[in-house]
Amino acid sequence: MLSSYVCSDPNTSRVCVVMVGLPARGKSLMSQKIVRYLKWRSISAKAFNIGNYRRKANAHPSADFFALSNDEGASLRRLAAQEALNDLVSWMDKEGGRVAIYDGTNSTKRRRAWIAEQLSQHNIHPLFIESACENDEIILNNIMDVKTTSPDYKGVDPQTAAKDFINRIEVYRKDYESISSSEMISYLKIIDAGAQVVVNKVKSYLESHIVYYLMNLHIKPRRLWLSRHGESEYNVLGLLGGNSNLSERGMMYAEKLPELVANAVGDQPLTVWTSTLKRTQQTASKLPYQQIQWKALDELDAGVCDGLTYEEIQQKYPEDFAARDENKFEYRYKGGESYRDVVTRLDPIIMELERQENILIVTHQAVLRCIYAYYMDVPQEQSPWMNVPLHTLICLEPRAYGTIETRISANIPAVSTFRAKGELPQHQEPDGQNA
Ligand SMILES: *[C@@H]1O[C@H](CO)[C@@H](O)[C@H](O)[C@H]1NC(C)=O
Ligand SMILES: CC(=O)N[C@H]1CO[C@H](CO)[C@@H](O)[C@@H]1O
Repeated sequence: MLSSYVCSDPNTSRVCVVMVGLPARGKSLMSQKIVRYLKWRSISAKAFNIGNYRRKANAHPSADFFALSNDEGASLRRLAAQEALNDLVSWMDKEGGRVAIYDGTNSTKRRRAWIAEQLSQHNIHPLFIESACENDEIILNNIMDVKTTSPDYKGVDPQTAAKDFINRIEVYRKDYESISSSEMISYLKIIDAGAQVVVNKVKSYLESHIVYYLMNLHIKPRRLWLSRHGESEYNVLGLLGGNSNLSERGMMYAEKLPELVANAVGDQPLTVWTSTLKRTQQTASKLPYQQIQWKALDELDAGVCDGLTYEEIQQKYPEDFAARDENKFEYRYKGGESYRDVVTRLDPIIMELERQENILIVTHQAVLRCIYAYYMDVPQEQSPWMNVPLHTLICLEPRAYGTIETRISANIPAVSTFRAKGELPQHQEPDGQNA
């Protein structure tokens, strides 16, 4: 497992990812994604944005503030860089942080040598990530994003903001030095959003995994559709796991799904992923798109509890029942899996999703919670308790600053399979009767 490996190797246990590149090269987006991904994989990660420190001293700087020749600007920026670094080190020392992201425009060789030197004094290994991009379309898109969302341009007219921002990039460009292999540092250079990548001196498992993750990212717009399978016969009986058929109402959902999807997706191409279990395949059986089955999308394995009701688990394995409520993310069913295990086996699914454009996943409650948690940045202690209703299509649209979610109900009744902490499931029949 990624996290236990990290703990076992003190030499590579603390990594600082240093972002390098001119403004509007997508550095902050990459930083956010690395943090979200690592936290999802149970590795403590945090981004330190130098711009946020600098803003404390000068909230609305003009472009020439950023010139090397501007003494006051330079010393304020050096101060901000130092302050951010101090906080980063103290976060690692005091809170056991494993991966810090140092996000700023460290555009010169000298600055990089300074950072590497500072970090090595604290036994933190630097991994430099440079986003080099001369593709005008990509840059312009990023500029639009920045000028509409950056705190530097709050309340500034968009035309003025864009012009100032382009000037700022030009000022930075004068001093900018791209990373070269003569610098003897570990780095990944991503050219034109992944058209070419250069990897140099990346050795540890954790670092190469971060590099691998970044190499899978693309910036084309995409949407992800998620649905649980239709109500199954086991759902109706309140049984866990198994490989049962859909119930009658579940089949109604399968019949209605093509219309629901067509209305929401339009005529864009779509690929459907299911698990290897019958209930997801039956749910997807009427969809007129290419379908792929993944073993990794199978439901959390309940081990000895497979085929039991929650009441039976509480009677037969009372301690386990309580232990699971205590820490549902870590609890592993006897002979089965924990949520953490599911996240681990979903890693290749997330990598593939990052590579793809429009995908519909028909899967199971626990698996869907884990995928959802990755996109929506849901903390580990909450994700196993999320309520994801049956017969509902969820659309997730990742954007630069967060993911937009839409839920579309099929309006087909189903039992509720939701169980709150410390309780038995309501197991409410749609007509209000307790089953
Ligand atoms: C599930 O459905 C299939 C096909 O309709 C049927 O042959 C099979 O007997 C069903 N299984 C159960 C356990 O009801
Ligand atoms: C644009 C920028 O931040 N430049 C800085 C890069 O690092 C050198 C060396 O520390 C500084 O002098 C620059 O101000």
